[in-house]
Amino acid sequence: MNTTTNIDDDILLSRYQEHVLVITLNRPEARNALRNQSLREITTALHAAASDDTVRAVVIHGSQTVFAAGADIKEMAQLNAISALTDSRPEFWKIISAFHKPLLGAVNGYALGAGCELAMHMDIVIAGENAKFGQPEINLGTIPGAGGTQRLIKAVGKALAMKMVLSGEMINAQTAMAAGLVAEVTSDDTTLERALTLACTIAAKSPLAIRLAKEALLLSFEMPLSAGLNAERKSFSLLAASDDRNEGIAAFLEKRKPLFLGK
Ligand code: DAK
Repeated sequence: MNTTTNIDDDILLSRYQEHVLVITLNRPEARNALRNQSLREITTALHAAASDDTVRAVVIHGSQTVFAAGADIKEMAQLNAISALTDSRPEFWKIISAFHKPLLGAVNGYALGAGCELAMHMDIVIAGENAKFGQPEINLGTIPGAGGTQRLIKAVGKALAMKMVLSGEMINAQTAMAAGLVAEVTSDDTTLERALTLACTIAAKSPLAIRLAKEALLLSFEMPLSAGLNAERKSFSLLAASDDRNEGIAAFLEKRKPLFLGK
Protein backbone atom coordinates (compact mmCIF):
# COMPACT_ATOMS: atom_id res chain seq x y z
CA MET A 1 0.00 0.00 0.00
CA ASN A 2 1.31 3.48 -0.87
CA THR A 3 1.42 6.58 1.28
CA THR A 4 -1.37 7.04 3.74
CA THR A 5 -2.80 10.49 4.29
CA ASN A 6 -4.79 11.43 7.30
CA ILE A 7 -7.13 13.88 5.59
CA ASP A 8 -8.73 14.67 8.91
CA ASP A 9 -9.55 12.40 11.76
CA ASP A 10 -12.18 9.95 10.62
CA ILE A 11 -10.70 8.36 7.50
CA LEU A 12 -7.29 7.52 6.10
CA LEU A 13 -6.56 7.63 2.39
CA SER A 14 -3.99 5.50 0.58
CA ARG A 15 -3.28 4.06 -2.85
CA TYR A 16 -2.97 0.40 -3.69
CA GLN A 17 -0.88 -0.08 -6.80
CA GLU A 18 -1.62 2.54 -9.43
CA HIS A 19 -5.37 2.76 -9.72
CA VAL A 20 -7.04 1.79 -6.44
CA LEU A 21 -7.94 4.38 -3.83
CA VAL A 22 -8.28 2.90 -0.33
CA ILE A 23 -10.47 4.57 2.28
CA THR A 24 -9.91 3.32 5.82
CA LEU A 25 -12.61 4.17 8.37
CA ASN A 26 -10.63 5.25 11.37
CA ARG A 27 -12.62 6.04 14.52
CA PRO A 28 -11.75 3.00 16.62
CA GLU A 29 -12.80 4.73 19.85
CA ALA A 30 -16.38 4.96 18.50
CA ARG A 31 -16.33 1.67 16.56
CA ASN A 32 -16.09 3.66 13.31
CA ALA A 33 -19.50 5.26 13.93
CA LEU A 34 -20.29 7.46 10.95
CA ARG A 35 -20.74 10.95 12.33
CA ASN A 36 -21.47 13.81 9.91
CA GLN A 37 -17.76 14.57 9.69
CA SER A 38 -17.00 10.97 8.65
CA LEU A 39 -19.52 11.15 5.80
CA ARG A 40 -18.20 14.57 4.80
CA GLU A 41 -14.66 13.19 4.60
CA ILE A 42 -15.78 10.13 2.62
CA THR A 43 -17.73 12.23 0.13
CA THR A 44 -14.87 14.72 -0.23
CA ALA A 45 -12.53 11.83 -1.07
CA LEU A 46 -15.03 10.37 -3.55
CA HIS A 47 -15.62 13.75 -5.15
CA ALA A 48 -11.87 14.09 -5.79
CA ALA A 49 -11.65 10.47 -7.01
CA ALA A 50 -14.51 10.98 -9.48
CA SER A 51 -12.47 13.42 -11.53
CA ASP A 52 -9.08 11.77 -11.02
CA ASP A 53 -8.39 9.52 -14.03
CA THR A 54 -5.73 7.64 -12.08
CA VAL A 55 -8.43 6.29 -9.72
CA ARG A 56 -10.27 3.39 -11.34
CA ALA A 57 -11.75 1.70 -8.25
CA VAL A 58 -12.22 2.49 -4.56
CA VAL A 59 -12.05 0.08 -1.63
CA ILE A 60 -13.61 1.06 1.71
CA HIS A 61 -12.76 -0.91 4.84
CA GLY A 62 -12.70 -0.57 8.60
CA SER A 63 -10.74 -2.54 11.17
CA GLN A 64 -10.51 -6.28 11.79
CA THR A 65 -13.37 -6.08 14.32
CA VAL A 66 -15.65 -3.37 12.98
CA PHE A 67 -16.53 -1.98 9.57
CA ALA A 68 -18.85 0.70 11.02
CA ALA A 69 -21.23 0.58 14.00
CA GLY A 70 -23.79 2.90 12.44
CA ALA A 71 -24.53 6.57 12.68
CA ASP A 72 -22.97 8.26 15.69
CA ILE A 73 -25.64 7.75 18.33
CA LYS A 74 -24.32 10.65 20.45
CA GLU A 75 -24.70 12.95 17.44
CA MET A 76 -28.13 11.46 16.64
CA ALA A 77 -29.26 12.31 20.16
CA GLN A 78 -28.91 16.01 19.30
CA LEU A 79 -31.29 15.76 16.30
CA ASN A 80 -34.85 17.01 16.54
CA ALA A 81 -37.53 16.79 13.85
CA ILE A 82 -36.46 19.99 12.14
CA SER A 83 -32.71 19.50 12.30
CA ALA A 84 -33.19 15.90 11.05
CA LEU A 85 -35.05 17.32 8.06
CA THR A 86 -32.32 19.82 7.21
CA ASP A 87 -29.44 17.50 8.12
CA SER A 88 -26.68 17.22 5.50
CA ARG A 89 -26.51 13.41 5.77
CA PRO A 90 -29.00 12.68 2.95
CA GLU A 91 -26.86 14.80 0.60
CA PHE A 92 -23.75 12.83 1.59
CA TRP A 93 -25.52 9.53 0.87
CA LYS A 94 -26.64 10.86 -2.53
CA ILE A 95 -23.01 11.61 -3.41
CA ILE A 96 -21.96 8.09 -2.42
CA SER A 97 -24.75 6.47 -4.44
CA ALA A 98 -24.00 8.67 -7.48
CA PHE A 99 -20.28 7.79 -7.52
CA HIS A 100 -19.71 6.35 -10.99
CA LYS A 101 -16.57 4.28 -10.39
CA PRO A 102 -16.59 0.81 -8.80
CA LEU A 103 -16.91 0.84 -5.02
CA LEU A 104 -15.79 -2.25 -3.14
CA GLY A 105 -16.32 -2.89 0.56
CA ALA A 106 -14.04 -5.11 2.63
CA VAL A 107 -16.17 -5.83 5.69
CA ASN A 108 -14.77 -7.36 8.85
CA GLY A 109 -16.69 -7.40 12.13
CA TYR A 110 -19.78 -5.27 12.62
CA ALA A 111 -21.59 -3.46 9.80
CA LEU A 112 -24.58 -2.07 11.65
CA GLY A 113 -27.18 0.60 10.93
CA ALA A 114 -25.57 3.21 8.71
CA GLY A 115 -22.54 0.87 8.54
CA CYS A 116 -24.74 -1.79 6.91
CA GLU A 117 -26.23 0.92 4.71
CA LEU A 118 -22.73 2.01 3.69
CA ALA A 119 -21.94 -1.62 2.81
CA MET A 120 -25.12 -1.69 0.71
CA HIS A 121 -23.87 1.37 -1.21
CA MET A 122 -20.87 -0.71 -2.30
CA ASP A 123 -21.03 -2.39 -5.72
CA ILE A 124 -19.25 -5.45 -4.36
CA VAL A 125 -18.87 -6.51 -0.73
CA ILE A 126 -16.22 -8.98 0.38
CA ALA A 127 -16.94 -10.11 3.94
CA GLY A 128 -14.70 -11.73 6.52
CA GLU A 129 -16.05 -14.96 7.98
CA ASN A 130 -16.88 -13.21 11.28
CA ALA A 131 -18.60 -10.21 9.73
CA LYS A 132 -22.02 -9.32 11.10
CA PHE A 133 -24.63 -7.25 9.29
CA GLY A 134 -27.61 -5.64 10.98
CA GLN A 135 -30.10 -2.78 11.09
CA PRO A 136 -30.49 -2.38 14.87
CA GLU A 137 -32.18 1.05 14.72
CA ILE A 138 -35.39 -0.53 16.07
CA ASN A 139 -33.55 -1.03 19.38
CA LEU A 140 -33.21 2.76 19.56
CA GLY A 141 -36.89 3.30 18.85
CA THR A 142 -36.27 4.40 15.28
CA ILE A 143 -35.86 2.97 11.78
CA PRO A 144 -33.07 2.93 9.19
CA GLY A 145 -32.64 6.38 7.65
CA ALA A 146 -30.07 5.97 4.87
CA GLY A 147 -31.92 3.59 2.57
CA GLY A 148 -31.86 0.52 4.80
CA THR A 149 -35.54 -0.33 4.38
CA GLN A 150 -35.32 0.04 0.60
CA ARG A 151 -31.89 -1.35 -0.27
CA LEU A 152 -31.96 -4.25 2.20
CA ILE A 153 -35.22 -5.64 0.85
CA LYS A 154 -33.83 -5.46 -2.70
CA ALA A 155 -30.59 -7.11 -1.59
CA VAL A 156 -31.90 -9.94 0.60
CA GLY A 157 -35.65 -10.16 -0.11
CA LYS A 158 -38.67 -9.45 2.06
CA ALA A 159 -38.43 -12.31 4.56
CA LEU A 160 -34.91 -11.61 5.78
CA ALA A 161 -35.17 -7.80 5.48
CA MET A 162 -38.33 -7.80 7.63
CA LYS A 163 -36.68 -10.04 10.20
CA MET A 164 -33.57 -7.87 10.40
CA VAL A 165 -35.29 -4.46 10.49
CA LEU A 166 -38.17 -5.45 12.82
CA SER A 167 -36.11 -7.52 15.27
CA GLY A 168 -32.77 -5.71 15.05
CA GLU A 169 -31.09 -9.13 14.91
CA MET A 170 -27.81 -9.39 13.04
CA ILE A 171 -26.97 -11.91 10.34
CA ASN A 172 -23.59 -13.52 9.87
CA ALA A 173 -21.38 -13.48 6.77
CA GLN A 174 -22.59 -16.87 5.53
CA THR A 175 -26.26 -15.84 5.73
CA ALA A 176 -25.41 -12.51 4.07
CA MET A 177 -23.68 -14.39 1.28
CA ALA A 178 -26.55 -16.83 0.78
CA ALA A 179 -29.01 -13.91 0.70
CA GLY A 180 -27.01 -11.92 -1.85
CA LEU A 181 -25.79 -9.08 0.37
CA VAL A 182 -22.14 -10.00 -0.11
CA ALA A 183 -20.27 -11.39 -3.10
CA GLU A 184 -17.64 -13.47 -1.29
CA VAL A 185 -16.72 -14.61 2.20
CA THR A 186 -13.04 -14.86 3.08
CA SER A 187 -11.03 -15.58 6.20
CA ASP A 188 -10.88 -12.41 8.32
CA ASP A 189 -7.20 -11.81 7.64
CA THR A 190 -7.58 -11.94 3.85
CA THR A 191 -10.72 -9.81 3.37
CA LEU A 192 -8.91 -6.60 2.50
CA GLU A 193 -6.34 -8.39 0.35
CA ARG A 194 -9.10 -10.08 -1.67
CA ALA A 195 -10.99 -6.79 -2.12
CA LEU A 196 -7.79 -5.07 -3.29
CA THR A 197 -6.99 -7.86 -5.74
CA LEU A 198 -10.52 -7.73 -7.14
CA ALA A 199 -10.31 -3.93 -7.36
CA CYS A 200 -7.06 -4.27 -9.37
CA THR A 201 -8.73 -6.78 -11.71
CA ILE A 202 -11.55 -4.30 -12.30
CA ALA A 203 -9.11 -1.38 -12.63
CA ALA A 204 -7.35 -3.18 -15.48
CA LYS A 205 -10.55 -3.21 -17.59
CA SER A 206 -11.76 -0.37 -19.77
CA PRO A 207 -12.91 2.42 -17.43
CA LEU A 208 -15.53 3.37 -20.01
CA ALA A 209 -16.99 -0.13 -20.17
CA ILE A 210 -16.85 -0.41 -16.37
CA ARG A 211 -18.67 2.90 -15.97
CA LEU A 212 -21.44 1.96 -18.39
CA ALA A 213 -21.73 -1.57 -17.00
CA LYS A 214 -22.17 -0.23 -13.44
CA GLU A 215 -24.67 2.34 -14.64
CA ALA A 216 -26.71 -0.25 -16.58
CA LEU A 217 -26.74 -2.71 -13.68
CA LEU A 218 -27.90 -0.08 -11.20
CA LEU A 219 -30.57 1.17 -13.60
CA SER A 220 -32.34 -2.16 -13.19
CA PHE A 221 -33.36 -1.00 -9.68
CA GLU A 222 -35.00 2.12 -11.08
CA MET A 223 -36.47 1.12 -14.44
CA PRO A 224 -38.89 -1.36 -15.97
CA LEU A 225 -37.18 -4.14 -17.97
CA SER A 226 -37.92 -2.71 -21.42
CA ALA A 227 -36.43 0.69 -20.52
CA GLY A 228 -33.42 -0.97 -18.89
CA LEU A 229 -32.80 -3.10 -21.97
CA ASN A 230 -33.05 0.00 -24.13
CA ALA A 231 -30.49 1.82 -21.98
CA GLU A 232 -28.20 -1.21 -22.11
CA ARG A 233 -28.40 -1.34 -25.91
CA LYS A 234 -27.51 2.36 -26.20
CA SER A 235 -24.49 1.96 -23.90
CA PHE A 236 -23.41 -1.16 -25.81
CA SER A 237 -23.57 0.83 -29.08
CA LEU A 238 -21.74 3.77 -27.56
CA LEU A 239 -18.86 1.55 -26.52
CA ALA A 240 -18.41 0.45 -30.15
CA ALA A 241 -17.08 3.98 -30.73
CA SER A 242 -14.37 3.64 -28.07
CA ASP A 243 -10.67 2.92 -28.63
CA ASP A 244 -10.86 0.58 -25.64
CA ARG A 245 -13.38 -1.68 -27.35
CA ASN A 246 -11.19 -1.86 -30.49
CA GLU A 247 -8.16 -2.54 -28.29
CA GLY A 248 -10.01 -5.31 -26.40
CA ILE A 249 -11.03 -7.11 -29.58
CA ALA A 250 -7.63 -6.59 -31.26
CA ALA A 251 -5.80 -7.90 -28.17
CA PHE A 252 -7.97 -11.03 -28.14
CA LEU A 253 -7.34 -11.71 -31.82
CA GLU A 254 -3.59 -11.01 -31.46
CA LYS A 255 -3.39 -13.22 -28.35
CA ARG A 256 -2.01 -10.48 -26.08
CA LYS A 257 -3.16 -8.58 -23.00
CA PRO A 258 -5.24 -5.49 -23.75
CA LEU A 259 -4.12 -2.07 -22.55
CA PHE A 260 -7.18 0.03 -21.82
CA LEU A 261 -6.66 3.78 -21.71
CA GLY A 262 -10.23 4.91 -21.12
CA LYS A 263 -10.60 6.45 -24.56
N1 DAK B 1 -22.34 5.72 17.85
C1 DAK B 1 -21.56 6.31 18.78
N2 DAK B 1 -20.71 5.63 19.56
C2 DAK B 1 -20.66 4.29 19.42
C3 DAK B 1 -21.43 3.61 18.48
C4 DAK B 1 -22.32 4.38 17.67
N3 DAK B 1 -23.08 3.84 16.68
N4 DAK B 1 -21.16 2.29 18.58
C5 DAK B 1 -20.23 2.17 19.55
N5 DAK B 1 -19.93 3.36 20.05
C6 DAK B 1 -19.00 3.71 21.12
C7 DAK B 1 -19.57 3.29 22.48
O1 DAK B 1 -20.44 4.28 22.96
C8 DAK B 1 -18.31 3.16 23.30
O2 DAK B 1 -17.87 4.46 23.67
P1 DAK B 1 -17.33 4.76 25.16
O3 DAK B 1 -18.39 4.29 26.08
O4 DAK B 1 -16.06 3.94 25.24
O5 DAK B 1 -17.09 6.23 25.15
C9 DAK B 1 -17.31 2.59 22.29
O6 DAK B 1 -17.83 2.92 21.00
C10 DAK B 1 -17.17 1.10 22.38
O7 DAK B 1 -18.45 0.54 22.31
P2 DAK B 1 -18.79 -0.86 22.98
O8 DAK B 1 -18.19 -0.96 24.33
O9 DAK B 1 -20.26 -1.06 22.86
O10 DAK B 1 -17.98 -1.85 22.01
P3 DAK B 1 -18.19 -3.40 21.74
O11 DAK B 1 -17.02 -3.81 20.94
O12 DAK B 1 -18.50 -4.12 23.02
O13 DAK B 1 -19.54 -3.50 20.86
C11 DAK B 1 -20.95 -2.86 18.99
C12 DAK B 1 -19.50 -3.09 19.51
C13 DAK B 1 -20.79 -2.29 17.58
C14 DAK B 1 -21.69 -4.22 18.89
C15 DAK B 1 -21.74 -1.94 19.95
O14 DAK B 1 -20.92 -0.81 20.22
C16 DAK B 1 -23.04 -1.46 19.39
O15 DAK B 1 -24.05 -2.17 19.43
N6 DAK B 1 -23.07 -0.20 18.87
C17 DAK B 1 -24.31 0.43 18.42
C18 DAK B 1 -24.79 -0.16 17.12
C19 DAK B 1 -26.05 0.54 16.65
O16 DAK B 1 -27.07 0.59 17.33
N7 DAK B 1 -25.98 1.07 15.42
C20 DAK B 1 -27.12 1.75 14.80
C21 DAK B 1 -26.97 3.24 15.04
S1 DAK B 1 -28.35 4.13 14.41
C22 DAK B 1 -29.93 9.44 9.14
C23 DAK B 1 -29.65 8.35 8.36
C24 DAK B 1 -29.19 7.19 8.96
C25 DAK B 1 -29.02 7.09 10.32
C26 DAK B 1 -29.30 8.21 11.07
C27 DAK B 1 -29.75 9.38 10.49
N8 DAK B 1 -30.46 10.66 8.52
C28 DAK B 1 -30.68 10.67 7.07
C29 DAK B 1 -30.66 11.86 9.28
C30 DAK B 1 -28.54 5.87 10.89
C31 DAK B 1 -28.79 5.48 12.14
C32 DAK B 1 -27.98 4.43 12.78
O17 DAK B 1 -27.07 3.86 12.21
